Amino acid sequence: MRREERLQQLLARHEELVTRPNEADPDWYNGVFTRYRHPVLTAAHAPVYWRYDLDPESNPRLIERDGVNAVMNAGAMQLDGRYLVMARVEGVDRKSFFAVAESPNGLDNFRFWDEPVVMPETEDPDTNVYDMRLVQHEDGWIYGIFCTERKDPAAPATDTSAAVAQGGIARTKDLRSWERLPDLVSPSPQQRNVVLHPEFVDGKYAFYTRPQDGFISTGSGGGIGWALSERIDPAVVDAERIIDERVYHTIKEVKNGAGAAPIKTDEGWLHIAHGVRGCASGLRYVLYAFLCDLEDPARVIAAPAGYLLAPYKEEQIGDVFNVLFSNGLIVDDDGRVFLYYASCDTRLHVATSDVATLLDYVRNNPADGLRSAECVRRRTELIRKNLAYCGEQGLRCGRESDWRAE
Ligand code: M1P
Repeated sequence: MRREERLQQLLARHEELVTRPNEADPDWYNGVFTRYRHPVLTAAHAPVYWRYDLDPESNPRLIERDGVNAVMNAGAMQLDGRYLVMARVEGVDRKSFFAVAESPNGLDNFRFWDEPVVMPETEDPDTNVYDMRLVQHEDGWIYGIFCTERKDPAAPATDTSAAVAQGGIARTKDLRSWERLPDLVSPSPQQRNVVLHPEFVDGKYAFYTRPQDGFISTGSGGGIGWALSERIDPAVVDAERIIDERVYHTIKEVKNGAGAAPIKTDEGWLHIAHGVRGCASGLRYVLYAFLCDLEDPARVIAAPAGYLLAPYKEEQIGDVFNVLFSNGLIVDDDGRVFLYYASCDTRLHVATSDVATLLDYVRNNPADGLRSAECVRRRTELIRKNLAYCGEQGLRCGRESDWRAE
């Protein structure tokens, strides 16, 4: 194929991909949220002009010069009626950067803005930046809170992987030009999954933190922390209180972390976080929900057992298997919730629900019984109630007496 034809083909295929309609997945139902057939963003959604040098003089063979490996963990917000995600784009060189993609409906037709975000650096340059939470704070700024990663200066020369993660902070009014503030200072050696609470608490900036001793292993940290800072520039927290702990034999046994900033509802602050456990195939990341008190956002008041979303079908496969991660959600004026989540550090999906349904879920789905016997007791109670109901209604539900007699 001639170079010109190949270029036309690349552009046409990209256009076809980004304008592909997304529909609800007809195979999925659990009454809580809707899944969709296609991811909303993938590496292939990155514009052709981000990856290729289109000039025939400098790229006569039309070689991909600066490939994109993945588009994943995205912050999200509505701005002027548009659905925007702040995606983590990862080049083939493993470096992540931030880029805004916009959709008219939150479900499909996401297109990247022409250029990625130019994030200013602090005096200590970031090696890698990722997982931005977008928070519209009541102080009037839009904050981007993200992870900044640098090589560990204390590591021996033989250890080329040791790194230090901290909470990076920047602010903007339009998502295009950014002011970088100093990284969060906390008592913990490392931080990841830091999120800013959208309102002042006791006149202070409030942060959800995730203290950790090491880069991967959280050591003595690992839960979702809560910390207050007098100022945002610089943000300094003296103490972190764990408000949502790791718990043995649960979906958050190894570690957990806050997702997007919580949704303010009449019944409390609704969180969708991620929990991690270990298994034979490595770490398994799932999403779970919990509710905190409206007046005291550091007090958990409802927490259903287990996960809300876990890797499903092709979501299980990618660069880092068995991972769902979310750092972005949007709530419409009518209470519709768009949950943006990534699978396997590879691609970005959306699931939809609404505030009333999620509140029903967090309040009325059972809490973790923490023991098999307790889970059986709880489930038996449900079964007996249902069988009595089916008997009253004459509903054939597949119970033993329905099929044994046949
Ligand atoms: O690879 C899975 C996730 O690992 C990290 O999350 P956590 O700090 O909770 O372990 C993050 O690097 C995240 O970006 C990634 O998706």
